[in-house]
Amino acid sequence: MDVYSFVSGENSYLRLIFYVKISPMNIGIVCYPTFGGSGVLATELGMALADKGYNIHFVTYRQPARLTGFSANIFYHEVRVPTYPLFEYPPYESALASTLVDVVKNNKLDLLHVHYAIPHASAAYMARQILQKENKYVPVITTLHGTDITLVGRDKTYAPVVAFSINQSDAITAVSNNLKEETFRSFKIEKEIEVIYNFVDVQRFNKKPIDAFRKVIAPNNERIIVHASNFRKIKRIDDVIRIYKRINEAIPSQLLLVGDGPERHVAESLCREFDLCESVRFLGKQQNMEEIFAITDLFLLPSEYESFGLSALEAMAGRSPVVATNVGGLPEIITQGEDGFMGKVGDVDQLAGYAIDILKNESTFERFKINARKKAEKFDISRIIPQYEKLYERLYEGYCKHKMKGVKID
Ligand code: GMT
Repeated sequence: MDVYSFVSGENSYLRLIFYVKISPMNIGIVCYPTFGGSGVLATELGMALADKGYNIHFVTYRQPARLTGFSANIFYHEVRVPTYPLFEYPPYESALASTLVDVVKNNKLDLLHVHYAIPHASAAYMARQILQKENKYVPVITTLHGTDITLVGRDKTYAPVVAFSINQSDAITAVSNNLKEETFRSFKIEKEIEVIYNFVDVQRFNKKPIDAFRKVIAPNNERIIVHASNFRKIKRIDDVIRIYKRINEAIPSQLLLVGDGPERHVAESLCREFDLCESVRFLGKQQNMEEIFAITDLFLLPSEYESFGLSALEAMAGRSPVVATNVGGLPEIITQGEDGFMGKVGDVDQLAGYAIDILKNESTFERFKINARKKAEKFDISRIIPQYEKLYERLYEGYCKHKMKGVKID
């Protein structure tokens, strides 16, 4: 191990107290490389840790969408899943576990941090078991993000593996109190779950609106309404269009839809049905959300469930009030009537009414904007990253104790 060296003492207890850090930790991050919230969060976390000097090894099947630019401390390991005529379903989980074994050994990883339980927690468990047989121990942290518990994870097809692999993790984190509670409700969890909220880099989302961009989108000074998601059923894209229709009838506005996914066609056909095609733009997947949120007047998130709602937090950092449903972890970020409003799932009249209340009066609108930004500051990256670092250190300490008990590790 080259992360910590030990100042020798009389006994192992003393030695433990006097360990000193001499080089940065090597951390493996496993995530989905897509634009989805868990992948975005894992990538932003890795990049922030790399800026702090940690060596970060991303292990996934494609370059993560938000992983742009060059950093001397960031490494990327692609999981290859060879096909074979016998495989109707190529075994990604086995390929990932094998890649993890290889990456841990060859890069002396100190811990694995996996995001989204399925299949990352079970692949990491398998890798850890294989490495242990070779007298190497690598602690595993599993961060639960939402649908890995509340939707897919609960499905009987996956539930036993999800519960087992979560329990086998050395540490478990959830992105909101609500998700923590949902996890305890859904599975027999035998360990503590630590809540570490999603975060946002408020400096990055502090952009001045680009006037030319705003003029192109809203030439007659209309309000700009935005929704961003992966267009899955859970996001209730049809409600987005219905809410927008009502807002637009009261206050002239434009709708920007960011992202893409299986329900896009629903949005398109509703736009045609309501004759809204001229004022609704499908922007597709976007990298620079800070530029879009700089011209956003209101963010809509009428989801069936959101464990946290990272997109809402990013919008708030760009000074946009949020109208959302009162579900999951959203009440942990939105304060009713101050920085946004939450209403009932599917109640498009209520949700549109809230949006109109915010937008119709300039001073109310300004107040909501200021409050949204203030709220986002509470979730700034500088406040959340240290919580992960503390967890890493705690696990690493445990790992050192383990090492001292005579288990041969490296
Ligand atoms: O929202 C999605 O469908 C994407 C999903 C994911 O796992 O990529 O996002 C989940 O994780 C985000 C980051 O922790 C949370 O902010 C989202 O609220 C959560 N989505 C749901 O719970 C539906």
